[in-house]
Amino acid sequence: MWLAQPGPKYPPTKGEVWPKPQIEVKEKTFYIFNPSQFKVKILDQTCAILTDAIARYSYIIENKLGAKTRDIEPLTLLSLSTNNDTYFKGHLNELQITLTSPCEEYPYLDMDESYNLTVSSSAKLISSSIWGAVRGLETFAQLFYLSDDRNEIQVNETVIFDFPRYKHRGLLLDTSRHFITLPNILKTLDAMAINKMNVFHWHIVDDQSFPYQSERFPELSERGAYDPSMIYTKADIERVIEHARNRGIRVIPEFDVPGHTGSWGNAYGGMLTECYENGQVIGFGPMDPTRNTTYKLLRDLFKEVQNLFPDTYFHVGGDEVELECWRSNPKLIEYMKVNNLTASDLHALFMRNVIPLLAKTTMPIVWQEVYDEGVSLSRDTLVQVWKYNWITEMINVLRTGHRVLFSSSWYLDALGSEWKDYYAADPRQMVFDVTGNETLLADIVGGEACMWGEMADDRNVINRVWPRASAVAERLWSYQDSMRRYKLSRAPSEAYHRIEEHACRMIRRGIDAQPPSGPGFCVV
Ligand code: CP6
Repeated sequence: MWLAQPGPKYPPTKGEVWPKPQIEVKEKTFYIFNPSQFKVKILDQTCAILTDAIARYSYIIENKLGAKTRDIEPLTLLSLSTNNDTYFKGHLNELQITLTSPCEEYPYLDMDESYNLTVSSSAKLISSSIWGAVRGLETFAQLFYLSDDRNEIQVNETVIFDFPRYKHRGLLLDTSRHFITLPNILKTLDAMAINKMNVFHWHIVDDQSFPYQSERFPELSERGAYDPSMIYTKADIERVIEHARNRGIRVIPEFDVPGHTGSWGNAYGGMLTECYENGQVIGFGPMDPTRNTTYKLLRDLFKEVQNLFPDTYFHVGGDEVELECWRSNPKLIEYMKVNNLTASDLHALFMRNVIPLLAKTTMPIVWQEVYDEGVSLSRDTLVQVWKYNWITEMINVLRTGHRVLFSSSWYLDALGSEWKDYYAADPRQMVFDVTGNETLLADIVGGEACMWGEMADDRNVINRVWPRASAVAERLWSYQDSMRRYKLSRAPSEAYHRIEEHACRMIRRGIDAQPPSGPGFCVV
């Protein structure tokens, strides 16, 4: 049965923050914002990241809150039903920003993202780190909304204490299966900042294409990119890193080895293993783990990449290695026989050789297979869990003293998955429900929503990712919500309302998000 709903009244919420702050007390009383009467004051430390962020958010508050037209027919019924005058507290005069420590240059895993925000006629944002100040400015901008007659910008009297629950809140973007242009990568970073996500995991190359332009090995992209125009130059990558840094977002490169390396073979065919069937070569498989020149190339390439990307983490992949190919190759069959190794030992051996090629100060991230193969990993290594049986896998990884990144439930390319499915998955909750062990949980440092590129190109990538990745963003930022407290199996209706408003907010800021849950509309 379809029940008629009461007539349109949008947005369903006004000035509700996504992801939800840890502690938020919001009054019905509100202030009116008038750009000509408003000033931002920096009271303590400052730097370019802060002044740039102030400029961005001032522009957003003044211009990105929706249609603001004075000749629109006033919504008389709505304005009659609430007596706004009762709650009107005057004008918002200023925002005072107190940053109590000097700015840091580049965001990192253990950075402080906490902030306190009080909105009154003289609003106050206090943080002891630049990253917290940037998060607080995003929250501040989200509190503003248009009055019912759309003639005024209002903001409620509010007190917020906020900080993230998980410290690694990532988005994986695959730029190999389809090339994604720079404007869309920068837009993705803008959307991540709106959602307080802090890691851009750049799955930059894979089997199908090699768009990373190397200075040391230019043939890799000359022969491995889809097209000479479909590459990322050093300058492109520097722009991505700078755009991300200004928003408190880390950029972690992934060079997935030894599998998923087909495109490397266009320039360096000898690196790859010839796969055999019935005594015939039928194609190329993973990198050949027995060739010294392969490790030399990787050492030099990784060195260049580590110089370009300032993050202390580097993803070396290690997933989905086609062991069957190694088992079919006569030279490797002989090698395994002589050294008494299995194909899975070869995988472990390859990773054992590759991980030390990274600088001592660089920490590896690996897909779960590398842990599963029994490669001994340092305490600093992050193990990214992405397959089925993820609860058991997480528990094993944690019990052996390693740290976890969770992705299994957050595949954005999984057909039919909706934001509420992503929203329901909480890795710490899952591990706690099975083990009852609270001390393990801290080593689940976060997770990543994954946008694999087979079915996402420059046309659809933004709306494939948003607003569904927003569900992951809130799960990773916000503490236990009413869904958990009341043991609900689905997101509470307040989240449905907030994500509607949030999707409209992203659209107004230039992110073409898809409708989160069904019929509705945004006033843009
Ligand atoms: N590419 C790479 C992929 C996937 C992985 N690695 C993948 C596998 C299964 C699914 C989705 C994505 N496309 N390099 C696994 C981490 Cl369902």
